[in-house]
Amino acid sequence: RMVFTDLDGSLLDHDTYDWRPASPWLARLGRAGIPVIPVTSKTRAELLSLRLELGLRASPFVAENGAVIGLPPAWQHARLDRNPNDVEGLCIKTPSLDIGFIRQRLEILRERLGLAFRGMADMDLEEIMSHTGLSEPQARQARVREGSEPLLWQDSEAALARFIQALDNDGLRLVRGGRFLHVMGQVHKGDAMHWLVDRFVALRGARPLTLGLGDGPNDIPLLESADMAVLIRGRHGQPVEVNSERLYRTEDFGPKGWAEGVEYWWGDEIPDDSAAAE
Ligand code: 2M8
Ligand code: MG
Ligand code: MG
Repeated sequence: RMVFTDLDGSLLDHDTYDWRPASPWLARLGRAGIPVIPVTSKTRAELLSLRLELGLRASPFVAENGAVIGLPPAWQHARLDRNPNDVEGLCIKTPSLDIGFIRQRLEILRERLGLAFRGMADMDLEEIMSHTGLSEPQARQARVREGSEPLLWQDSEAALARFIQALDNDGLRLVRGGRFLHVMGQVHKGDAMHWLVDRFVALRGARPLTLGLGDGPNDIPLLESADMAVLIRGRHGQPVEVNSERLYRTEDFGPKGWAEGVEYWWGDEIPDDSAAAE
């Protein structure tokens, strides 16, 4: 078994980024040896801290909506990962476009189409902090983008439609997160999840049963790829249409909804031996 989860608005509260209501289930999954894999719009830099705080250092992670995949040693393959690179023994895959290219194209489109938007590259730390509620060190980490640019739209819906068409012509795509629109290459959370499942099969020779959890439009490919899915009630007010026969919609928001969803699918099957563990 394996859990693939969005962070903001799902495992983490949309506003406070708290995850305590989900802690008992995180610990229970940990004791059962089930990896909990973050699949998020956040950056690799944000994840390096968060995965330690959440106790997920043995799990791989997906950052920037699928533009960055990080593999801890146990997920690395002797033949497929020739040069395990980077910090803390992690091997990093970047299956999509580079942020430099994305930002150049955004500048050109802004000029050519006369669009009004603010990208993270246009914002100083203060501005990022005021839009997101992140602390200064967290905002610094959010700014280290590798393969996706978050932006705030300040133009009409008609201009947005022209923008999406122009991005498409350039091999770029746009996904909606909780607060920002994210511009990136042709990958999404579902692709990254498939990639990790394939890697697991290559290493272990068996296919895992997957549970996907998320709250936003950018989570749809992940929810539709998972064997069972949890759509967490959102605070962002955006409609999320998921095409899955095994979908549970939570009553609660954020990490409470997260625990509610895991309980719904796996509550009877995964032992609750918290008393024994104490
Ligand atoms: C951005 O991502 C969220 C996720 O849904 C959003 O679009 O609202 C990213 O910039 C991420 O790096 C950052 O941590 C987050 C903070 O709210 O916003
Ligand atoms: Mg979310
Ligand atoms: Mg997200």
